[in-house]
Amino acid sequence: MQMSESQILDGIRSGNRKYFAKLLSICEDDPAKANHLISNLEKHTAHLIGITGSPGVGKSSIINAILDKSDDKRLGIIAIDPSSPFTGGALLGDRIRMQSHATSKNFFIRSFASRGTVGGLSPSIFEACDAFETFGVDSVFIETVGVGQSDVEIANVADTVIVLLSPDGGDEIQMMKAGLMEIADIFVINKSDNPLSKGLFSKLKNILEMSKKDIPIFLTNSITGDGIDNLIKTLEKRFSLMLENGSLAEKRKKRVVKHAQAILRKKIDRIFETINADRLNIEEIEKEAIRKICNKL
Ligand SMILES: Nc1nc2c(ncn2[C@@H]2O[C@H](COP(=O)(O)OP(=O)(O)O)[C@@H](O)[C@H]2O)c(=O)[nH]1
Ligand SMILES: [Mg+2]
Repeated sequence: MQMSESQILDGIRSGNRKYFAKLLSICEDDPAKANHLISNLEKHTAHLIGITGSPGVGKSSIINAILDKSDDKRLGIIAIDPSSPFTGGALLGDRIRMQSHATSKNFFIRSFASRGTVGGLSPSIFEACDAFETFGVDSVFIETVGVGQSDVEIANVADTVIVLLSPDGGDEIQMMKAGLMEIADIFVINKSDNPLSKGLFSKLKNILEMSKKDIPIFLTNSITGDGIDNLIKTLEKRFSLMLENGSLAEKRKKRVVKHAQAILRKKIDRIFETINADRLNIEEIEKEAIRKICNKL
């Protein structure tokens, strides 16, 4: 349906989900337009929470478990789906899994295709978080794909990064390799029903002590909800503290720079796609790219 700019703005101001859904679509299709619309709306600071960890550790399940205990909250959920290399379309798995909550009045769930963005997260994720802040949610949970660069990049988008581990695999080694250790604000060992989870807890505790990192570790069971209350409380306390001590404002300043960088990076990537390399060497390609970039800016 065709919606005018002022219809979308008025619709969002009056709390109409339909218009908010439209804004989220615009975030994905036309980030510049989305930024323009967002700049005309009032923003309410929400806690932006990234959840990262290998596929299968329980990222979607833990968000579900949190939703189960959050009837009194307005929450946004962004699932960054892996793109199919053949069609570019988003897979529907996460959307389906969270469907039991999808019709709830206070939860807003959205999948975004990662579209194989080179060198990090799609700028749309920044815009989508900003959009959620115009719609007055308390928190936004961002589930990463669980592989590669976007998982580390989530630290540029989120106020708090939860690194999720499970005792199923050799996760702790993988995590160290992938640099997830550096970005974790909170560690959660999920699948606490697995007897190996206690061993993983001690191992991680040792690693953190040796590297002098004071990062909390939680044990959860996303199926039964064990440990979830504790995690929710910790997230709330952390957000209040960040608001109070100014660290949130600091993070948000850096975030704006990263957002601008993501937008520019995407533009540059597009310019490189237009360069015909038939008759050009590397130096000429660079010159051609710089010329095109300067013309565009
Ligand atoms: N036993 C057990 N299984 C879990 C737990 N949390 C998630 N799972 C299962 O682990 C599988 C992967 O979960 P999912 O949330 O899709 O992981 P994601 O890929 O990280 O989003 C699913 O079959 C879940 O039912 C848990 O705490 N205990
Ligand atoms: Mg998932």
